[in-house]
Order: sequence, then structure tokens, then C-alpha cells
Amino acid sequence: MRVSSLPPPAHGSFEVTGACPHDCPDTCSLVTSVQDGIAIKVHGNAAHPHTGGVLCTKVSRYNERTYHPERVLKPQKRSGPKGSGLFEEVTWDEALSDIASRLGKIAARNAEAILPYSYSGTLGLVQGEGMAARFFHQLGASLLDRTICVSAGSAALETTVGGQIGMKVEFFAESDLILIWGSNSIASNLHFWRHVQTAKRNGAKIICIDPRKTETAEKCHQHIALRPGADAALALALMHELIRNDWLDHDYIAQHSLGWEALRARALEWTPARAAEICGISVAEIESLARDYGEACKAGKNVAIRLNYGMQRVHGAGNAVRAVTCLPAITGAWRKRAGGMLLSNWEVHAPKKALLQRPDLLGARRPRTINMATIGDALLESGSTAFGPQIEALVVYNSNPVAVAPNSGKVVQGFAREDLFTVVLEHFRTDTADYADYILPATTQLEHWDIHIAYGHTDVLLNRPAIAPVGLARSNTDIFRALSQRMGYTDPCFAEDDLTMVHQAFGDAINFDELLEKGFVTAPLPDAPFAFGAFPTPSGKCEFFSQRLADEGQDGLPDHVPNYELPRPGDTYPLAMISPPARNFLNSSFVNVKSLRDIEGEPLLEMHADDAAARGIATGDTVRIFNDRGSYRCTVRINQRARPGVVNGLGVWWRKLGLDGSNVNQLTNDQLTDMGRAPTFYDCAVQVERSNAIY
Ligand SMILES: Nc1nc2c(c(=O)[nH]1)N[C@H]1C(S)=C(S)[C@@H](COP(=O)(O)OP(=O)(O)OC[C@H]3O[C@@H](n4cnc5c(=O)[nH]c(N)nc54)[C@H](O)[C@@H]3O)O[C@H]1N2
Ligand SMILES: Nc1nc2c(c(=O)[nH]1)N[C@H]1C(S)=C(S)[C@@H](COP(=O)(O)OP(=O)(O)OC[C@H]3O[C@@H](n4cnc5c(=O)[nH]c(N)nc54)[C@H](O)[C@@H]3O)O[C@H]1N2
Ligand SMILES: [Mo]
Repeated sequence: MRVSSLPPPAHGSFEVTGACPHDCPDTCSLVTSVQDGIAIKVHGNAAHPHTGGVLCTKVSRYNERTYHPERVLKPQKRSGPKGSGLFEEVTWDEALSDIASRLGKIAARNAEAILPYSYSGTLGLVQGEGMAARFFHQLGASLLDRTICVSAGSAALETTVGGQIGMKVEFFAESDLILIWGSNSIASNLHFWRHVQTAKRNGAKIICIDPRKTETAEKCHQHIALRPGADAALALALMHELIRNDWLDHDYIAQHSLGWEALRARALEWTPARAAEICGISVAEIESLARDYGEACKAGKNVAIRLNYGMQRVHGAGNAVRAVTCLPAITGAWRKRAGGMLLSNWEVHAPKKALLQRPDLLGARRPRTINMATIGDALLESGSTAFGPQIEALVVYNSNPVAVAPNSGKVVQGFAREDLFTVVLEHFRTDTADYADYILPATTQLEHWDIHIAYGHTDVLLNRPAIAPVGLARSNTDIFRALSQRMGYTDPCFAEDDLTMVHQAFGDAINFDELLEKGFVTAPLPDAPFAFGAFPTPSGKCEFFSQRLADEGQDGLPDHVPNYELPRPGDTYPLAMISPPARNFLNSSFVNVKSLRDIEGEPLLEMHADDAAARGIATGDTVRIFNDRGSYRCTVRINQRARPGVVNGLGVWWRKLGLDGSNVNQLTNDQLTDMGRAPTFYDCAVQVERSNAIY
């Protein structure tokens, strides 16, 4: 290693390569221009093929976020009632000593009463679950089931193709037909969209399958606006048509799949008419989609599916992903590098997680696991034999659960417990930080080291600090290192610095000198992962039938699992609500960056003209959206983006920036998906009424 981990120089002009830390498939390579210790501008790295010198609007404002006047720059201790937002500044020493002493006392009784809560503020392997995981493992704290985003789809991929592995994103540029299924690529995966545009220019047909007419759907040749939660029914009906018309790759099926006869019988039950009823679309739409897909595959063309998370936020999420994932094996689309499917490539990499996170520090202890999707329930549990001890302390980093977790009425109630000791490591006074006993100022990506893998592309990226920490901010690693010291932990891993950990992530498995030099390395991987089968499943095949699922008492074959909440006209809650991300926010991050918030305007509900007219609602009205979980007010926009019967509540605003201090998650469902124990944000029935009253 030729680089020291010393802070970057305070004088002169230079450029520093980094990696975008955010939860996004694109994981861009960044270049930060620094002048006399101040970051002047954050650009996309032109030398990195996947970034192509272009950043999304959000991250090109990363500077504005880093030097935001409201950034928390000193440790803060609560000085008023829980949630009042009253804090006083304290020294690091005071904060760390008190936190270590309080956690130590709880741990002496039962360490499982302490829960770390973290998610995707950064996807860095070091500032994410690096030193923090070591600390909580040594402590013996409860473990966190990290289910809030990808776990239904990951479980589905695992049981079907063996893991989170798919097409290389760049080969979509060569595809002849692309189905964008449950994704608003222009908003949430911009660098993928470049490849779609190339394919489109070369004559490819692009079809979008999404209840919402997104900016992506508008730019596709065809948009199929199905009801939320109907994807498995659609996929099974496509299989029905593929079978009926013999648009199958019999040889691929015979050599590389398991359970075809059983799946065939299942699919034959799914006539287009049956599926059309569930999807709320026409039989002709299903038949034409099947024809486009089937004929192109049969003709040996490059046929690709970009499947994403849209279909994974409902009861039948896992089954839906399993059903769609069967399609490229049935048709042999995997044979081509520009064919097959991409959901995530997270598992093409094998970072040394055990070395970074040190689960061995648990020794013989086996702490319970708490599901982050139901954090409200967990915090409100008073303790029982089944649950274990009441949660007495919560340490939150890289996440804003009060804003992003479902059914937030319960979450807020849990965080408001006066007897709960809450520490929040943050950049800002988020909705969650408002409930903290201590807020500890954390560094941003411009101020710390990290190493990143991506779930969209397949490169490994390095993040170097471009500037010294702003104010008294400290990195997550540094904070947990300091807490470990105060707890008296002696394992040498607690003294390791960030650059050592960055190197540990891959050891000699990647060329670290190249990584330091360029800021990224490209992993040598096959162009077409499943061209010759070799699926990393127990059978080595694409498992249409999964014995592992059957052994768990689940259906071994994919099927349509209806939503928990299936609104029909005349019901108390007759509208389905989905809450996909707003383009200029990243989950709840960036909501406080004014220039981005100004583009989004205000919290919005999109509604179809017929649903609005039936309620005497006009664009610009304030509406109250409600169900048994709660109610939320925002402004309505009547437009073509909403299909009849479905309203779109764009997320995820900070509660305190909403009309009456709440956001869309006040209404969302915290029941769990069929696989992966994930939340069902988009499986949500509501009613909407005009509410122009001033409160
Ligand atoms: N700008 C921006 N980019 C982001 C994020 C963000 O908040 N903002 N979030 C990041 C994160 S954490 C993630 S996980 C990824 C998510 O990445 P994607 O899964 O691509 O997320 P979206 O772009 O919201 O696309 C989901 C789409 O699914 C649609 N949808 C909703 N319900 C259903 C359904 O039942 N079936 C189908 N077929 N479609 C449905 C929604 O209308 C939406 O357009 O994006 C990442 N990128
Ligand atoms: N209704 C609805 N709710 C949703 C979704 C939806 O589509 N609809 N999407 C869900 C999805 S896909 C996801 S992934 C989750 C995401 O939920 P979260 O993982 O909570 O993500 P963010 O809302 O971006 O909050 C991340 C927080 O981490 C902080 N942070 C960033 N970097 C650092 C760091 O280095 N150190 C520390 N200490 N803090 C840092 C940021 O300031 C930010 O406040 O939200 C989910 N919630
Ligand atoms: Mo996510």
C-alpha cells in the first residue's frame, strides 16, 4: 500500500476519486474537486465506464448536503422530553463516556436488550457493517434482520437461480427486447437507462410493466399498467402462452432446469383471461406481451428483463420474483450475454465479511434477531419468553427508521418511550434523530475511507476522503472504535484503522494498487452467467420447483399470492396506494436539501381523474389519505401517472416537513412478505377525501 490514511492536505487544488455511498444500483465513481481543503464540486468520473462522467441530480448536489447549514457538527444531548427536538451540545468525551457506561450497565444484565438499527445511508463495506458490527458482536447485542428493502427478492433469487447474480448491465445496450418490470429506471437507475437508450436507437422494443405511468414508462414503446401485486399472475399467464405456442427452449429446459413438468402444469392453469382479471389489464395486452417475448426468444434474439424492487413490496413478493425469474430459463434467453435477467449482481462479489464484521466475537452466544421491518412492534414489546427482554437501548446509524419504516404510528410510539435509551449517528437532525438521547455527528462520504461493491454493475470502487471531517464529525468506524475502547475491548480488531479495513475487504483477491490508482477495478466475470446453466443452486439448475421451499412448508412452485389488502369499489378503503421513491430524493435522504426539495415541491398524492371526480377532488386540493393505521394529509395531483383504483403517494418525505408532521409511511403495511420477512409497503388499501381545512 502506498497511501497513508492521514487526512487530505489542507492546501492546494486537487481532485480525489471516491464512490457514491447511496443505495442505488449505479454506485458511481465520483471525482471531488478540492480547493484549500474545501470540496468545490462533486462530478461523475469520466474514466469509469459505468458512470460515464454523469451523476444524478441528487448526488451532483452532494456538496450542498455536506456543507448544509443544518448539518449536525457537534455531539448533542437531549435536554427536553423525548421527541421534543431540544438538545444541548456536549463534548465527545462526555457523550462517549456516558453512552459506554449506559450500554455497559444494560449489557451487564442482558446485552440482548440493546439493538443496533442500521441500513443504507451508506452501502460502504467499512462505514456500513464494519467496525459497528464488531462492536455489537463483542457486546452480544440483539442482531438485526435487515429486511427493509431487498430480502424478499433475494430469497426468491436464492431459491430459483441460487443467488443475486444476473446479466451484466452493459449488455442491455445490445438487447433486442427489454422488459422493465417494476422499476422506474430514469429515476432510480439512471445509468442503466443509458444502455436502454442505446438499445432503443438500435431498434430494440422496450416495454414497461408498472402500475404507475412513470417518466420511464412514458419513454417506452409500451406500458402495461397492472394492479400492484399482480406480477406473478402476469408471469404465469406469459408462461401459459409460451407453452401453448411452443415458444420454449426445450433443450435449455431439459439440461438446466428442475421441476419443469410441475411448473408447466401450474402455468397451464393460468389462462390470460384469469390473469387479466387479477392484473386489471386486457387479455390482448397479455397475449401481445407473450408474443413479443416468446417470438423474440424463439428467433434467437437478445431478450432481457430488468426486474426491480417494485413488485417486492407486497404479500406475494417472493413468489412474483420467482415467477418472473423462471422466464429466461424457459425460453433459453440466458444463452445470450444480452439476454436473461438482472435484478441484482450483489453476490458476484465475495468480500470478506467475516473479517470485517467478526461474528466470531460472539463466541458461544446466540443473540436473538429482531426484524427491522417491524421495529414499531419490537419497541413496544414489554418483554416475554417468546420475545426475550424488552429493548432498553437502540443505536441507530445509516438509517432514518422513523421516516422510512412502515406503519410509522407504531414506530413513533416506540421511539417516544421515555425509558428507551437511543443513540443516533447522523449528518442531520432527521425525524429519527429528534427522538435521540444522544446525536453523534457522523462524517459524510467526502470525509472518510470506504470500499464499495455495487448491485447494478460489477466493479469494486474505493472511496478516499477528499476533505477533513467537517466540524467535530467522526466516521462511524471511529465512533465505534472509541466506544470499544471505553468498553475496555482488547481484541486487536478494535484498533484497526479504516484503510486497513478497506484493504481487508478483498485482501489480495483484487489488485489493490489498481484500486488506489484508478478508484475502481473491474472484476473478471463471465459475460453470460448462465449460458451453460451452472446455477449456484443445490441442483446446479434453475429450480422452478424448490425443494428447500417445500421443506419449509411453502409452495415449491411459484404462484400468485394475493395482496393482504385488495381494495374493491365500495370497500371502506377502496383504493390501493403505492409509495415509490421521488426522483430527487434517495429514500429519506436529500429531502432536507433545499434545491432538491424545491424540484419535488411538496408531498404529493397522484390520483386518476375518475377517482378524483368521484370524490369532488381537484388538482392542488389538500387531501386526507387514511386507513386503520392512520391518516396523512398532502396535496393531490390528478394526472395520467395514476391508474384507476391506484393512488401514488410519492416517498419518502421527512415527517416534520409534511403538513401535519407525518408522511406516507403513516399508512403503510407492516405485515410481511411471503419470503424474506420484508415489509409490504405497496400492499396498502386507503380512502382519500378532500381536506382543505386549516389545522
Ligand atoms: N431517485 C431515487 N433513486 C433510488 C431510490 C430513491 O429513493 N430515489 N431508492 C434506491 C433504493 S433503496 C432502491 S431499493 C432502488 C429501487 O429501485 P426500483 O425497484 O427500480 O425502484 P423504483 O424506481 O421506485 O421502481 C419501482 C417501480 O415499481 C412500481 N411498482 C409499484 N408496485 C408495483 C407492483 O406491484 N408491480 C410492478 N410491476 N411494479 C410496481 C412503482 O410504481 C415504481 O415505478 O432504487 C434506488 N434508487
Ligand atoms: N413508503 C415507502 N417506504 C420506504 C420505501 C418505499 O419505497 N416506500 N423504500 C424502502 C427502501 S427500498 C429502503 S432501502 C429504506 C431505506 O431507508 P434508510 O436506510 O433509512 O435510508 P435513508 O432514508 O436514505 O436514510 C439514511 C440515513 O443515513 C444517514 N447517513 C448516510 N451516511 C451516513 C454515514 O456515513 N454515517 C451515519 N451515521 N449516517 C449516515 C443519512 O443522513 C440518512 O438520514 O426505506 C424504505 N422505506
Ligand atoms: Mo432499497
